[in-house]
Amino acid sequence: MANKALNIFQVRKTNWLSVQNNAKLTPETPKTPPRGVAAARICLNSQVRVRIPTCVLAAALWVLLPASAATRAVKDQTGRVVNVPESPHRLVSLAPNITEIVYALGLGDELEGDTDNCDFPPQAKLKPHVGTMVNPSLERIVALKPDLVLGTPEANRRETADQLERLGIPLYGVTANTLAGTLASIEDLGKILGRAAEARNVVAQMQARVDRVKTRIAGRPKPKVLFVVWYRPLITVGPHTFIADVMRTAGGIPIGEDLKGEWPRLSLEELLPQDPDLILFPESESFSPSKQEFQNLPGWKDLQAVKENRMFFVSETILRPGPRLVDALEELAGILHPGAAPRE
Ligand code: B12
Repeated sequence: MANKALNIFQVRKTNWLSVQNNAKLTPETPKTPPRGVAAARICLNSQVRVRIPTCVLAAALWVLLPASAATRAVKDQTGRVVNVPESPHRLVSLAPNITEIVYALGLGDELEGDTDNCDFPPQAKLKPHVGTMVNPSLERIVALKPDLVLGTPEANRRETADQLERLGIPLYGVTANTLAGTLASIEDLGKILGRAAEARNVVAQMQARVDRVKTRIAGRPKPKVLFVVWYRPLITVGPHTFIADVMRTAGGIPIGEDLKGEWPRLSLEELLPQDPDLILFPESESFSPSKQEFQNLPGWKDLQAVKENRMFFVSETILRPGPRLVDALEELAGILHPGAAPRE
């Protein structure tokens, strides 16, 4: 089987790819699959469908993937059953928060690849990228020969997890919808990655900072806060999200407590009567127009908080359920209760 190449025929796009023994993928001249070969269809991303002859698929994965180590079936944080290696060492992260957790656990050297969106710590930017978190390249993931891929509903599509599963590459799902859940998810990932003690340490430090914020803001009046995940259309946070929980822990009342879903849309007509005391925007290139733009936008300019310039940009750490979520908590507490909770 050694040195045999696997041909992956792309049906919708004209080029096709060959995966060599060294797992490098190179576009080649268009060809058609050999006649009479049974083929499995695999969806690489939403646009591209490929046909892989089933007889060579298993063989190719045997060549491409690292020698199979002992695995155990575990439930991931999203409830999927995943065959995880006893001791994973070749990791690929599909989300910025996960990349940050991997580094915080001291596993930066075992991270074979991450996404274009993974920019912290700075070393993460130097890792091979597998594409964007929403639409990663399956070819690039396979080429990195991961023994475990780490993904999350807070960034990735379920389809990506399913595609990898069909290729026999385990994806362990990480998720959290509260601040405490974020700490628990870090601890759980520590166990999966053989870094339980490091994870406990990270979590203990985070918890101590959470407790300090809670003490400082205790008994203070709680402002009503709108968090703008996306402004056109307006997308805010549902009550069962880690962001809403950080806002509550920082001493605020999130607008949208009665909304359904995690990232609900809100019309400006619905928002106006709710009259938020403060409006928060994440400081992220793609998310944030300037404050001045809001002051001129129809609907927005009628909000009292916009008229009185009670709008604040908060660090993108608020968008990432990872070790820096407590940075966001401290920052928010400082904005909501100036003087009571200075940033550490
Ligand atoms: C809401 C939202 C978020 C939410 C996450 C929700 C989500 N899953 O999308 C929050 C606020 C956490 C977020 C964070 C970030 N986001 Co965002 N976000 C959006 C936004 C505004 C809407 C996306 C949406 O509608 N999601 C709803 C649906 C698709 O997601 P969902 O309900 O959660 O359902 C999916 C999951 O549940 C998943 N799923 C279900 N079960 C399971 C199980 C497993 C194991 C897995 C893997 C998945 C999975 O499958 C479902 C469908 O695919 C888009 C912009 C836009 N207008 O589209 C940007 C967008 C997706 N975000 C973006 C970015 C860059 C980020 C950040 C990197 C920003 C930053 N600077 O930190 C962070 C990364 C967070 C992290 N994990 O580290 C970019 C992505 C760019 C790209 N090409 O990849 C977008 C497109 C904005 C933009 N134009 O730049 N984001």
